[in-house]
Amino acid sequence: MEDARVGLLEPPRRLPPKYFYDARGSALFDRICDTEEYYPTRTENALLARHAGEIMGHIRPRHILELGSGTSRKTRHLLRAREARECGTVYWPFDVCREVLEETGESLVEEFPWLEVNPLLGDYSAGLAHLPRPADGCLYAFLGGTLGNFEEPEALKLLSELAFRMSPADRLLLGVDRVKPTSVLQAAYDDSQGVTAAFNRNLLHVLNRELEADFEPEAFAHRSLYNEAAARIEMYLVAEAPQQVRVGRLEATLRFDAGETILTEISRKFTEASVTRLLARAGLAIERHYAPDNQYFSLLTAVPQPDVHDPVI
Ligand code: SAH
Ligand code: AVI
Repeated sequence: MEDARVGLLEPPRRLPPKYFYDARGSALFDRICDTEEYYPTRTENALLARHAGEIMGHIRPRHILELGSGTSRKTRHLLRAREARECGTVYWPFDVCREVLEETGESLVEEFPWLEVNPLLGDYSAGLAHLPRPADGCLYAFLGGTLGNFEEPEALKLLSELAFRMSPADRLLLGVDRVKPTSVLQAAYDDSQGVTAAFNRNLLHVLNRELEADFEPEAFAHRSLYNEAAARIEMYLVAEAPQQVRVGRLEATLRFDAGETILTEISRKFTEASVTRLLARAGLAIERHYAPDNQYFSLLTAVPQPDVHDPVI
């Protein structure tokens, strides 16, 4: 709640994206993935469908630990590749949304009766120290471009922590979204059916419940724009008229002028050079790089580099 206090009380207001993901937010994200305009999911899905066999054959992990696993839709390609090899595997989905973890865990056990599923409920931005350390080779999966929801220093911190806990036999499987024409990016974050707008506004329903606030979600507009200089989508909620909002748990009343914003999400877009540099600073070297012909998305495997870490950390 401290992050909400710091983020909400003073303009420029900003919230961490984890507040999107209650049961409804997770369901809305799932619907975003099926919209015509949101290319990342189907692009990464196609890469996994095509390369999961090779990736799993090369790494042969006994464990798969996935950060921000959600419905584990795309992860099923990795699991099927394990199944084909008849190897026992333990899957550790790690997510902040209890409902999505529970439902997904149940459906995975039905679909893959041989799979051991150990759900981990928590917030990965609070650190990874409490995670179990699976032995025998672990594949850490961080898919969907979710790394892009972090500013550079936070992304670096998370990757460095991962690199630090990885053994030489472990690998990271990372999906990152790439820089591309602005029109494609803008459409992906402002789909014509308004699903992304509903996902964005759902944050205010979450705040109403969790923080005993009285936001009127319909009094805020969804806005997303591509900031070319920073190579990132910025998603905002914009007050449509002057308004006051009581936030009971913060014992505060927020005053919004018309047009005042809350930055609800950044979604950074990478080049091959920028993701290679970020991983290198974290002590990770890219082993394999899979991308479609249009270079819209990258799926990478990376290995920890002994004794490499950025001096700023
Ligand atoms: N990996 C899936 C889902 C991406 S959506 C895919 O590629 O489609 C982002 C997921 O991360 C959601 O399931 C959300 O609940 C989870 N998440 C967001 N912030 C989180 C945090 N701080 N800690 C743990 N999980 C988080
Ligand atoms: C989860 N994350 C990678 C998504 C993204 O594209 O940044 C969340 C999202 N926000 C709006 N649409 C999808």
